[in-house]
Amino acid sequence: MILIKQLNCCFIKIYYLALTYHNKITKLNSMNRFQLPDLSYSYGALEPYFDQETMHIHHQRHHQTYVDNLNKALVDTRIESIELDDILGQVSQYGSAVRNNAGGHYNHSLFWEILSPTPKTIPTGRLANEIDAVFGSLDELKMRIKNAGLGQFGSGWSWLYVKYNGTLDVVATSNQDNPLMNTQLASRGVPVLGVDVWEHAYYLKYQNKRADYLDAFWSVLDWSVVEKKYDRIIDKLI
Ligand code: MN3
Repeated sequence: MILIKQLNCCFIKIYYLALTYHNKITKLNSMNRFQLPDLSYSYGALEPYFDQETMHIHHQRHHQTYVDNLNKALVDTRIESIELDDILGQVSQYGSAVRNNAGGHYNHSLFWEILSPTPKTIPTGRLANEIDAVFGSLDELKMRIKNAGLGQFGSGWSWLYVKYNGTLDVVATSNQDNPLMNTQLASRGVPVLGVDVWEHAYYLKYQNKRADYLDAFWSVLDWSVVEKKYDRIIDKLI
């Protein structure tokens, strides 16, 4: 009898230890589920258009905070095993911590990716044809993106995105929202280009002159990355 009791006790101890270990590992993995992506250029590489200090703070502090808070929010809400695109596609199910930080992580990752110190400054191929067909010209599209960014009251983003019917459109969103979110009822699709119009993206260099920052953006935007994103989306739709 005593032996059985001791055995039972031993099994319970082993089970408890295993469970604690499993929970620790799960928690550790989910705490690091999303990570800050490296930039493919140095913080000073986009000078004089985007200054080194802004790029450094924007990437290392602002984006890192979105990543940290997203990982924390996913643990808190027990939805850690889901892909970022899927979170955004059903974001209305979650609270504001997931919405703001999943959006913040996605939006900034895309933003860094489309910037380059040696950009392709004019689009070609299918994307260029579609820009001409929808907006009339590249200059007209640039004007639309700039005006959307200027018209966004407070913080947000200006986007070029592909609607689910395959056509291009421009829209501004507030905070860290984006066209992938199912809360974007009239403007849902997949972003190919996004410009951050939060003050933290430009205030050190441009102060209140958001228009000047939006003009400078075109000098560091790499259209070759946007083309690749566009082609991938269109190939999937066909
Ligand atoms: Mn930002």
